Amino acid sequence: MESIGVLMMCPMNSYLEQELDKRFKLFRFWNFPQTQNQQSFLKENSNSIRAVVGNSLVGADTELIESLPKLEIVASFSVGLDKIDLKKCKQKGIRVTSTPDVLTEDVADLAIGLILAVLRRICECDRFVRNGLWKIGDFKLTTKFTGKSVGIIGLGRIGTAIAKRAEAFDCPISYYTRSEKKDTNYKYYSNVIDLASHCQILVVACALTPETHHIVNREVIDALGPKGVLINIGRGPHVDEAELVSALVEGRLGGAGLDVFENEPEVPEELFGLDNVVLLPHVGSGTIETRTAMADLVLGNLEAHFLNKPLLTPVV
Ligand code: 8YV
Repeated sequence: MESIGVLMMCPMNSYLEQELDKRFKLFRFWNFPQTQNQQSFLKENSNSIRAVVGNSLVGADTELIESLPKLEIVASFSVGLDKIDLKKCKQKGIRVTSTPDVLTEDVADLAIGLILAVLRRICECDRFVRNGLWKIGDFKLTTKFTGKSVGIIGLGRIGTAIAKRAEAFDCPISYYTRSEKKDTNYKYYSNVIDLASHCQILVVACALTPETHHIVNREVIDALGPKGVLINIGRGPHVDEAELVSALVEGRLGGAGLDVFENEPEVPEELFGLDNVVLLPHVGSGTIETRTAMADLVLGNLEAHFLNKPLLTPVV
């Protein structure tokens, strides 16, 4: 397989990079940061590239797919597929794989971590101790998590894992999905505004599609209200970030725990001064164990494809 060209779009995992380098002819796209360099690189090598490895930041858009005539497979180091032109892949018979299941627990764990961090002000408490303020007085009282009502947008693998964890905190669970799920007793709302007005903590856990872009807009934020908390472990563009920022600044929303942003790695600076907000650098799946399992899935899918075996986690 050493002669098969694999294009890795950006640095994502050093173990994956090493293994790809060992097994295939690896091209690192980030070595060509300028559009002009990228174009000449593609012109020179497009005929030898048969696979693309992308992630949540850089995938395979229409332009890239069009410029790689020998492309057979896009193996994404992510469960989210919003950076891949799936329609184009289908049209051209290009296979697509993702990394589901292996990251579900980590992302759900982090969602609960964010809820606790926001309600119990864990990060603010830490800053309080480090800044020597404990000697001056006690930390203010915070908000209890156990028993709070949790609304979840998207009840797929990750949403369900979050619900299961929140159930252990005695939280009543409700959810929004396009159509009601038959196999659950959680309360269903057929629109997000209703969900937001009936829960205290709203968690975004759905896939990013044109339909779910800005699914959390001003109306949803206002329905959640000044005591409500928004948790986003999905994708930044699920939330109208400008609306979120103004709601938080104006005190129209109680707090937010955010692992994802509209323009990563850019984070609105207005949020930096707010103690009711916890900001994470998109680390939902970011444990050694999970990222290794994700890398093994990418490698396994590529090997299966080039050995004409069934893909491990096919999407298309
Ligand atoms: C990763 C993700 O952040 O799976 C996803 O959709 O967003 C993440 O697991 C990412 O692809 C890391 O490179």
